[in-house]
Amino acid sequence: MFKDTIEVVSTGLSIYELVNKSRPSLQRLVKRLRGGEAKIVVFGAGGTGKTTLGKMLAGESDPSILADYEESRTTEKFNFKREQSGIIIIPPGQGRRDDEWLAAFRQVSDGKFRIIINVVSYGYHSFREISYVSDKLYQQGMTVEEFVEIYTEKCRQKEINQLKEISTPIKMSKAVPTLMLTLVSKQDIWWQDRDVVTKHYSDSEYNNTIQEILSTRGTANFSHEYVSTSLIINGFTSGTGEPLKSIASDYSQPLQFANLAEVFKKIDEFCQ
Ligand SMILES: Nc1nc2c(ncn2[C@@H]2O[C@H](COP(=O)(O)OP(=O)(O)O)[C@@H](O)[C@H]2O)c(=O)[nH]1
Ligand SMILES: [Mg+2]
Repeated sequence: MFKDTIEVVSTGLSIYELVNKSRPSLQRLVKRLRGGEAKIVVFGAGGTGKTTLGKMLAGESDPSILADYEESRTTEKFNFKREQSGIIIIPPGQGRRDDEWLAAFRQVSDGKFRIIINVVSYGYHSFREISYVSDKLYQQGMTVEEFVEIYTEKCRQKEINQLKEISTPIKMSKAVPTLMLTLVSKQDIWWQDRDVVTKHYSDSEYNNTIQEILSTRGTANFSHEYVSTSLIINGFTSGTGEPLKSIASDYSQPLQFANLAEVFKKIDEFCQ
């Protein structure tokens, strides 16, 4: 799922340089997406990193990639100047956005997408604008740690429920084969718990749902892999900037680069 030893000492490159220039596989990938040859649909709960990933895949070098979290209210299509976009980000289906959610499901079952990325972040879902004490899970007297425990637990359940929802159209998809990646983002926040995180996704309810898709579609028509990285290294903060969990002390930028490169390599392979 991830690299936890690195030979790379330091690349001396900024993340933008890495993303935009240094990896041939990413260049090829961006080109294919721009040319409309490859189409990728990105699912995932709000605040897991979908838009950030989309920007990186679109080869955007804009530092606003690090900007504060803004909830994406509509489906995002990355428009590469004039050219057709190959990356479509589907906002989670809730209330007013249900129409788009259903439209996306229809497109998936119609086989419009061969490549599906589901973004999860071990429950560290960023939240909008508000302080953690305004969250409905907060109860008076809770410590930050207690809140984060309850909040992330609830979000992990949300990730599983959402996977179950998207598994329905994926099971029906006419795209042969359908290639699915689960991207576990935000390594910088959960790195010290990486054994637990690995188990949580690869040996539990999450993976059972993946296995159900696999047994419905068959190995010739569906394949799934796990990848993981930090898209940015920032720790976990509330919508008003309160620190909720700091960057893992054993995480580092070389680790991020090594893992990010693996993620791009895998997506590029899927686009072949
Ligand atoms: N610490 C950390 N923050 C991240 C990571 N990836 C994304 N974020 C932040 O999480 C927030 C939500 O990301 P966004 O891409 O908007 O999520 P979306 O709602 O799924 O589109 C933003 O503030 C990002 O900067 C990561 O790997 N680590
Ligand atoms: Mg978004």
